[in-house]
Amino acid sequence: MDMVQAVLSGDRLSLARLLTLVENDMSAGREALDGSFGHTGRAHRVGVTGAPGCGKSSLVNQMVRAIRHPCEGELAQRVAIVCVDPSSPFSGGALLGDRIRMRDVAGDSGVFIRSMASRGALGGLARKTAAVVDVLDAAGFDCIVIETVGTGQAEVDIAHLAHSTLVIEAPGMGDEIQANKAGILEIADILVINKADLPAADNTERVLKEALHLGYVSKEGWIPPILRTVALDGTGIDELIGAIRQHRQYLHTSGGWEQRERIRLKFELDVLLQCELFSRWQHQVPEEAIQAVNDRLYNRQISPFQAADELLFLDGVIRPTFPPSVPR
Ligand SMILES: Nc1nc2c(ncn2[C@@H]2O[C@H](COP(=O)(O)OP(=O)(O)OP(=O)(O)O)[C@@H](O)[C@H]2O)c(=O)[nH]1
Ligand SMILES: [Mg+2]
Repeated sequence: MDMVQAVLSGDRLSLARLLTLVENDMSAGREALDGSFGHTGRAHRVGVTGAPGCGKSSLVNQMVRAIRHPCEGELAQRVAIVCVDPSSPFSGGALLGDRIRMRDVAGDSGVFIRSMASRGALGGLARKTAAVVDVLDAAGFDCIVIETVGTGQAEVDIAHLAHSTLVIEAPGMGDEIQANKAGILEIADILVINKADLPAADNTERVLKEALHLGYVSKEGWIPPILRTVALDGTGIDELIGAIRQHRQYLHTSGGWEQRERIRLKFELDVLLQCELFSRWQHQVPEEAIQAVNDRLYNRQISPFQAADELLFLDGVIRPTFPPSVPR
């Protein structure tokens, strides 16, 4: 049985191997991705983002536990967790810390945990995460949770990969600043105040409500609920799972699902094209030529626009897309 077949039939070892090939940009991984892409599009992709230490992993552990042990009459879904840490150089399998925090679900055959690390540019991480999630989707996981540390652009990029994005806040971590952080409220479909056992949670809720009421309305007309959780004991987790299901349902009835799928796939393609075009161009232009242009830029003989213009001409293929800054 080839690798794609093994992955589609649920073989975990083949899945882990394929993910490593995909992460390392091996051609076998690429081929397997090509061969399995037709099987993607079913999974509910849930993004979880928030500041370091706000309790994302603890919360995901509780969420997954609840999904795996649903109320009577509901089916237990298969869940994959992708932990994306832009600051960590380690990758493959699960990080030790996440293994510990997610120990409740780590031994469950319906759960698959994968950690991804930066290794290279941020664009590269978004591209690889997209590919890893696609493989997990093809492998038949009903729900794929993507956990990212909220450190800026990374979580906005990762939010593009999700249908539903949870933004996690914890009390007392500079509430005002967090709530105003550029982009964070715009990407939130559900706002979660974790560590609601701490007394400062009331203040966090007040700040978030104020920020939300300052004119935020989602594109599809969904108003993000603000939920309280305590990941330590599972308080509020059922309500959170309920809100995630509701958002999924909402996307299906409002047409938002198709819209997000289109945006997501276009984003995936754009990132890929950016990486691919840059790398092709780089391979065609001699290193010395790049160095020479950089020197002239450094000496203020040319502007950055002129430098880019010159460099784009050097490969003899790509034409500049912007007018040169000095008329020829
Ligand atoms: N009091 C309290 N502590 C919590 C709660 N949830 C998590 N913690 C603690 O907060 C710390 C960080 O939790 P993690 O789950 O590792 O947080 P994280 O956001 O995944 O952290 P990074 O991945 O490092 O960004 C741990 O010591 C948890 O035990 C909560 O609801 N209440
Ligand atoms: Mg974590």
